[in-house]
Amino acid sequence: MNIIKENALFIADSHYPHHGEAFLELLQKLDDGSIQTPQLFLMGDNFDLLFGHNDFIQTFSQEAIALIQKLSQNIEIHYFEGNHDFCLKELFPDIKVYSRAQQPVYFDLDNKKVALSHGDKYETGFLYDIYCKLLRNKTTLKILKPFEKPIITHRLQKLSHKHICFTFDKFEQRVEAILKHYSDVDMVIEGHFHQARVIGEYISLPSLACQGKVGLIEEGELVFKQL
Ligand SMILES: [Mn+2]
Repeated sequence: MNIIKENALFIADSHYPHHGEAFLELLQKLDDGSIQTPQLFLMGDNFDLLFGHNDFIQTFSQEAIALIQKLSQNIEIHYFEGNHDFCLKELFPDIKVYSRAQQPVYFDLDNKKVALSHGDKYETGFLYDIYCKLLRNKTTLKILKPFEKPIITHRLQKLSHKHICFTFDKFEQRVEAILKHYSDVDMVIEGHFHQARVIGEYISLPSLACQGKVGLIEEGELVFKQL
């Protein structure tokens, strides 16, 4: 099984570039060595809007994309695609990229079996499922290509004004429903909800955009940290 290493770093839901520069700054620190990690987990939605098969959309986040590509030459990186960033395999050839369909992925953390995913896999509804499959389809993205500039510009405009930080109502119930999909794991780690909470064996990662924190493995345990 894959092993989660000591000092591994988990970055989730930065929603770059619309919701702060923290993601870019963190990548720069990893690049200049002021922050060091042997293993980087990008847990999805670190980009507010990014997908493959499309050059136009990459122009908005070029610096961060280039840094991740560079870092992937020296650091083991795992990229869990989110609902805002997907079809990224061709963009990051030296990164382990997991599509929504491939998630959850199982890792070993200090002899515990951990399921990792962005967090939009279960309990999201039938229509969301169809929408996800359509939107992540190469043909769909190709068909939309002639309209890409107005569609993407409009989408980015809307996303930049979206409020993304709030406390999830009845989150415990949501977690309980998600955990029903798992029977043989010791821990589930997800982003997506921006809650920065630990509920039993479920860890909702902090959003770098909302709490300004990341997950860090210290002595075999995941802790939330501001870097
Ligand atoms: Mn998400």
